[in-house]
Amino acid sequence: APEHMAPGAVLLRGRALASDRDLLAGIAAVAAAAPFRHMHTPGGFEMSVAMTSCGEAGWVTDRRGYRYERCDPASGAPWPPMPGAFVALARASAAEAGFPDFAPDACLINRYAPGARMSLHQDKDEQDFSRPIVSVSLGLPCMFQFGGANRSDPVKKYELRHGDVVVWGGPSRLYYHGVLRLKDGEHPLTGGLRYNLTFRGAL
Ligand code: MD5
Ligand code: FE
Repeated sequence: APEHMAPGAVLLRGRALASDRDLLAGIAAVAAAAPFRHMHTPGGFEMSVAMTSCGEAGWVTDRRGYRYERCDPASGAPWPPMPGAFVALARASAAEAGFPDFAPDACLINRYAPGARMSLHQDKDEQDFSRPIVSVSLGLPCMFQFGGANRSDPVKKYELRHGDVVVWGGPSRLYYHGVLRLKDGEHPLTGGLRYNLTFRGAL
């Protein structure tokens, strides 16, 4: 049964388990064409999370700011297409959470090694916040923190595990959130890593 984490945020525990190997093969295919890289924030800090993207647009950050680009700045080529298993899971999960028409045009893939973290932020580089974000956790578990619409709102913690899917719609679409420093561990399918797929309607 879906769990409600916050207004509009639906946690589908284990929803990605049936396709986990296909999703990981998709990550490998995307990374073969658009390798994971540690980008820099506009303030000049290197991100501890390694990232790549697939779909019509990819999320990038550098000294010029945060934005979506149709081509990978590392190669100049369009981002690789979204693997079929990605699209199928994103669409089915969104529909189960009440978004039957979700058609993601961007998928950011985050790779966390032990020690990597993502500090509290909002996702607001997309054009239309009425579309949800679908996020899929694979590999090592993490402690996810999410607050509210204001940075000063109290923060709740949730463990996100291999196979969990969260659909962030409604008010939660713009809630502050982050990932605490990843702890060491070993997962049978990913070794010492956590991956997160985040499906967005960006353009
Ligand atoms: C992660 N990634 O686990 C998370 C999953 C990112 C990012 O935050 O920006 O790449 S997406 C979590 C998310 C999205 C939209 C709203 C909320 C959480 N929320 O209300 O908490 O690597
Ligand atoms: Fe985010």
